[in-house]
This record gives sequence, structure tokens and C-alpha cells, in this order.
Amino acid sequence: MVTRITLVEGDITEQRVDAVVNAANSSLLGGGGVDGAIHRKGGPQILEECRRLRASHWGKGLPTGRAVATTAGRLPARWVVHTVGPVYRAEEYEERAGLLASCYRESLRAAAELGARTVAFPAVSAGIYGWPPADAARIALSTVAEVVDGGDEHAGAGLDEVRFVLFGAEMYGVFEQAWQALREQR
Ligand code: AR6
Repeated sequence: MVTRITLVEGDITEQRVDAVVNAANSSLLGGGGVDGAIHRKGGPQILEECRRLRASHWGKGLPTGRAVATTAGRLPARWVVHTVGPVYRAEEYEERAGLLASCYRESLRAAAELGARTVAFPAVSAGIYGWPPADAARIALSTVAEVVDGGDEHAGAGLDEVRFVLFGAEMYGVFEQAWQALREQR
């Protein structure tokens, strides 16, 4: 089966997909940016499940690069996959780029395990966590392309579409450019 990778400009809280990915922090208790928007619109059920996950598994916080799923509350999706991106730090570029790639792989794996066929991602770490958008886009797209091209059959299993939902024309343009560059290499 071919998995489509698509780019749209928009708000991730409005996407009718099986799983939306949240750019969370390790507390899993909410924050600003896309995290704030997801909890605001999804309602208290998401936070309630995050609290339970913390109590049962992640008392010290969800490590950077990992992903866990909860219900999507009132969002028009079935699940929210919460992942913790790395804060940008130029001096530790390679290590942190690896963690950002891990966010995408682990989120796809979590979504596939639930049986999701459509998954929507924001530009993880490209906001408050400070990644230069072009780098965040290249890492995001190349990692997802690798997974769906068969690099990781567990993470990519059963997915029809992986949609990047970019907030604003500028971020959309950055992703589009990175996608063009990647397609020329593929
Ligand atoms: N739909 C899609 N994208 C959005 C939306 C939305 N509704 N809102 C913002 N974005 P950020 P990070 C974009 O800061 O950099 C939180 O406090 C935003 O424009 O949300 O991973 C967490 O709790 C940007 O392009 O996530 C963490 O503490 C992208 O989503 C921290 O921020 C990611 O920006 C995580 O920072």
C-alpha cells in the first residue's frame, strides 16, 4: 500500500484524521502553541488521560523523542499522539536532530499500533522550542518519507496518509520547499 504524504496550511485541531500529533512537553500537562490549542479545543478529557499516563508510567516525564497516545476528546479525531520534541541547541545539533527524527518515528509507530490510517503532524519543535524552520522541515519530511518508503515496517504499517498541517503561509512555504528538495533526491 502506498502512503501519501501531504502538506496543508491550517489548524491541526480542525483535521478529520484518525490521529493528530501534539508537540507536547515532557510534563504532558499542556502548554502554549499547538499543545495549548489541542487541550483547549479537545477539552479536559485529554488532560485527564495525560495525568493518568503520568501517574502510571511517566512520573519523571515523557522523555524527549518519545510518543504516547490518548483520546482526542472533542477534537474531530480519534486519538492525540503526544510527542516531546527537542529544544534547539546548535552545539548539540546532531544529537537533537536525531531526537526530532525519533519524535516522528515514534508518533507514527504509536498511531499505527492503534490502527490509525490517517495521521496529522504539526511542525514539531519549530515554534517555542526554537528549531530553524527549514531544518525542522527537512528532518520531519525525510524521516516520515523513510518510514513510509519501508524503512520501518512497524511504524509505517497501515497508513494511508501522513498530513503535515502547517500554521501560516510562511511555515507552509518552508515545508513545500523542503519537500521539493527531498523529492528531487528520492
Ligand atoms: N495547528 C497547527 N500548527 C500550530 C498550531 C495549530 N493550531 N498552533 C501552533 N502551531 P509549538 P514546539 C505551530 O510552539 O516548538 C508548548 O508550550 C507553530 O506555529 O506549538 O515543539 C509545549 O507544551 C509551530 O510552527 O511547539 C512545549 O512546552 C509549530 O506548531 C513547547 O510549546 C510548533 O510550535 C513545544 O514547542
